[in-house]
Amino acid sequence: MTPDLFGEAAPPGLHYLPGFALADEAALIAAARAVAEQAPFRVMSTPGGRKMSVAMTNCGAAGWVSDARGYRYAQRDPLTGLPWPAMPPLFLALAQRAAGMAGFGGFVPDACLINRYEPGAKMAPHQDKDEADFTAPIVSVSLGLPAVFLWGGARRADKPAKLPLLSGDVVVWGGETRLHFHGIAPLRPGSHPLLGAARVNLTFRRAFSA
Ligand code: MD3
Ligand code: FE
Repeated sequence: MTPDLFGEAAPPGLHYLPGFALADEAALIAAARAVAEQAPFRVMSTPGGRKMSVAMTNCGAAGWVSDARGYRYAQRDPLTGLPWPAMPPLFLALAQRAAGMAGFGGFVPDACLINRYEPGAKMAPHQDKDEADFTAPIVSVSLGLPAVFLWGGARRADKPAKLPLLSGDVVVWGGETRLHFHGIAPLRPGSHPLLGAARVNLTFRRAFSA
């Protein structure tokens, strides 16, 4: 377990690496921008027909999509009909380095979901369970404005803890916390020197079986 803001209550399977991506912040933002030039950020709809507030795009072999047909991973961008842009080498290297620090050597993510939050955007508590293999961890990289991460438990009713995530923070979730409920509170207004009034989160996952 990591010495971190979760203190001694830190649940097993959660590894907080504060500032781990800070040295690469500008390069990560530039690479995310390059992805978005090929596969633009778009606001998806839930299967129930509600518009999300977070804009999303993907890179890698698999991209997470949501529409009236459901949540799933797709090999092509439904907007362009093209394969998702390749995962930038810097993304892959960072995700693998972070996973290794957390004891998940050999992690080969095939999907990177890029979430863009503007002030007011949020993500309601949910589980990530559209992936083929839950033994692989998830690596999350926060960039831009700070967010309040809502860290729930194994059941939806478990009251979430509120934890700040700052630009450059990396979290690796694996093992028994892999299926915990989690969300993001409405983004507060502000301005980040590189991203302006936005937060971008990179989420690396193994979507298809290895
Ligand atoms: C804990 N994104 O895209 S990343 C998502 O900051 C998502 O954009 C949030 O939740 C964001 O699905 C949080 C951190 C995260 C991702 C997956 C998890 C935390 C997780 C899976 C299990 C437990
Ligand atoms: Fe999630």
